[in-house]
Amino acid sequence: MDDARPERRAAALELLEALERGLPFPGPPRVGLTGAPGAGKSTLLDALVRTLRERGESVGVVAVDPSSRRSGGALLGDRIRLRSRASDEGVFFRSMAARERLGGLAEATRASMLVLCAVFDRVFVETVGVGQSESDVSSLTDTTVYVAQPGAGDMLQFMKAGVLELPDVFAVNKSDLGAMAARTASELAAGLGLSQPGQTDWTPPVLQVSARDARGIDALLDALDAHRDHLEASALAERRAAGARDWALETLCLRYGSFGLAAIGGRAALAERLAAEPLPSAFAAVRSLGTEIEEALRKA
Ligand SMILES: Nc1nc2c(ncn2[C@@H]2O[C@H](COP(=O)(O)OP(=O)(O)O)[C@@H](O)[C@H]2O)c(=O)[nH]1
Ligand SMILES: [Mg+2]
Repeated sequence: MDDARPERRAAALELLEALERGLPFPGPPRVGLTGAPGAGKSTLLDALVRTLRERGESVGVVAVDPSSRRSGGALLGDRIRLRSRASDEGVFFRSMAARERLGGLAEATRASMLVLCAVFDRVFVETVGVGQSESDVSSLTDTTVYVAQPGAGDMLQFMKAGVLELPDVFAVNKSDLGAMAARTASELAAGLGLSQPGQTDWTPPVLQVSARDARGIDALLDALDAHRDHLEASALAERRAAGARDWALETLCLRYGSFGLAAIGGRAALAERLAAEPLPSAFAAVRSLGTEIEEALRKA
């Protein structure tokens, strides 16, 4: 996917389609970590990976950081972490800086995630922000964790207003900093109890963790497992399908713009078409609908 030559790209996309169709269901848990820059997502991932490795699980990680610069093949902030794991075959770390692949980020992220799902026991995707087209993680994963900082209760307003999708688990990080973390956690829990339009039978737990001191990591992993158990097979399949549709729609929108989408009836019509048929591969859908859009644009 990183190779820009058209024929290489087409071949890669075909492989990804085959992979997407062939992956066993349900496969490894797909977990997204999201939250503001600096909240401690990468540090928390590091702690999660260490604990999982101690338990004998292999882990794949895709980290997307739009703000980071690349240095020596890795994002600056991830260099040290990468070095410490260089000799462990049970962990694979892929980091991507958004600026380098405008428009193709969503594709590269999904591609990496699927490849890792074929190989590892558990897969994590780290991104900044939920419900923002380029870095949206909820369409890729089964379980979304929002990593919050002490004092940052702000995003709850957006979630209540429906701007951001409600995460499945909240982790208030940096609880080593003291009382502020506990206060943020109780504010969040209270806020969540107040109103949730479209409420399901899952109430997102609010956990206090310290990535720095590796505190609360087992409880967080328990919460991830609980959410995965909560999604029984049919709900998980439906969530994956909805994610694939959202992803395909967003990817087409990024690639062709609203002008391109209008050529085949507009975004809403496209969403309806995606929903009408089963979607064995989101990559296949993007390929065939993309061809259709290009033909319509040529005729126009
Ligand atoms: N005190 C404290 N600092 C932390 C903790 N977790 C991360 N940090 C620090 O917060 C900063 C941002 O961490 P990072 O993992 O890069 O955040 P990300 O941008 O969300 O991936 C770094 O300086 C970390 O050392 C924690 O649990 N406690
Ligand atoms: Mg990070």
